[in-house]
Amino acid sequence: MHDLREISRLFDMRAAFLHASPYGSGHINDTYCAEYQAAGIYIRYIHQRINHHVFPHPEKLMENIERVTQHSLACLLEKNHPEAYRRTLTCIPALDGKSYARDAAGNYWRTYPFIERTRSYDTIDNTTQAYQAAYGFGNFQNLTSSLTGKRLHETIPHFHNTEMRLMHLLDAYAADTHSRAYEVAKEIDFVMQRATETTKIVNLLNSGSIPERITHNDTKLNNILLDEITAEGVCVIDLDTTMPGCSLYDFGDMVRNAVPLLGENSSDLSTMDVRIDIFTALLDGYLDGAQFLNSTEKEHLAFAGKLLTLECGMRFLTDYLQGDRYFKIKSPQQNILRCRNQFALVQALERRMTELEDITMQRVQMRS
Ligand code: ADP
Ligand code: GN1
Ligand code: MG
Repeated sequence: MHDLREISRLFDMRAAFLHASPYGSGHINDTYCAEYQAAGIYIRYIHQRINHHVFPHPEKLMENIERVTQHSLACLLEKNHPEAYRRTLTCIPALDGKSYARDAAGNYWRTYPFIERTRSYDTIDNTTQAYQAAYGFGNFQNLTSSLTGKRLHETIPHFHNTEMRLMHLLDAYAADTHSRAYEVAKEIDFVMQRATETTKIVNLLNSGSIPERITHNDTKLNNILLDEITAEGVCVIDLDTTMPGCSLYDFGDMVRNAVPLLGENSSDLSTMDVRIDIFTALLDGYLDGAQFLNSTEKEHLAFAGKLLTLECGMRFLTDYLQGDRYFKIKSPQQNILRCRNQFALVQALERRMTELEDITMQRVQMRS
């Protein structure tokens, strides 16, 4: 636990700090919700310590976030949106005017207004939430598509290059720095049986069949805030990986996170399955929100779900082999259990792939 009162003094808060506590269930940053008082009113803010092991250049990352959030706000204000300030994150400036501040230990911090009357979900319950989340992420890509100026920084280069992720996994397996390789032969075999698939989207990007776009790259459900009453997608958050990418990564990661019958931390995997109704709602939301997709992108939507699930499983496995340096864990086995969970979902998606592809074509045709 950091001293949040001290951290609050680094920012131009214009309100009295009352208290703060850890918040949310993200795997990367340290997030706190803090309550303040100003003119007799209670106001909440998010203070967040950026994980600078995962993101080695926080200044560049914050430059991306400033550009994207300022652009979103300008678009919303131009349309006279009545809730413009609730529909995008805004950075509260530090005392020197920058969008981040450094504490005495060298940590990087940022502050956002808490987006009130919203909820984020680790797992979703119904198709309305799925549709709204996918529409929100699709619409976010619409907004970023009109961002002008230089290319955004790649905050983690090759983040979703699945081919490269496979090489990193095999390097970690060979190095076996934590003597865990003997436990994971089955999982390595599982990945190797699917090795050729890891090059598919990378090749489509390299050949120009799929364009580079500004994408979010971490479209977990808990990275979009839904209105607590209407379930409308209000605000896309966790913008650390918003950078040049591929629309299929965003849709694929949504599928990975939203369709499984069992959550990412479940280890009793015998009943793992795909929720077809949730997949269909995601597809509808995404196709309605991101109306710019070309035919090759549309053809690979279902496959992307499987690929991103395989990739995420490979990343958990790599982290397990390397001694849990990347993802936050609560128990020593958590990363290998998360990996097995993802691979069970890959198998479920494979069983259902023909059905998922048929639904995709049907929903695409309905809109043409
Ligand atoms: P991580 O990179 O660790 O996932 P996030 O930026 O996603 O960090 O924040 C973690 C959680 O904190 C989110 O899932 C969400 O529940 C909550 N959160 C973050 N920013 C806000 C905000 N501005 N308003 C309300 N809740 C927020
Ligand atoms: C991390 O930060 P969070 O919890 O939203 C990770 C994603 C993974 C996800 C798996 C920057 O997301 O790529 O898919 O965990 N974010 C980063 O749950 O690596
Ligand atoms: Mg997050």
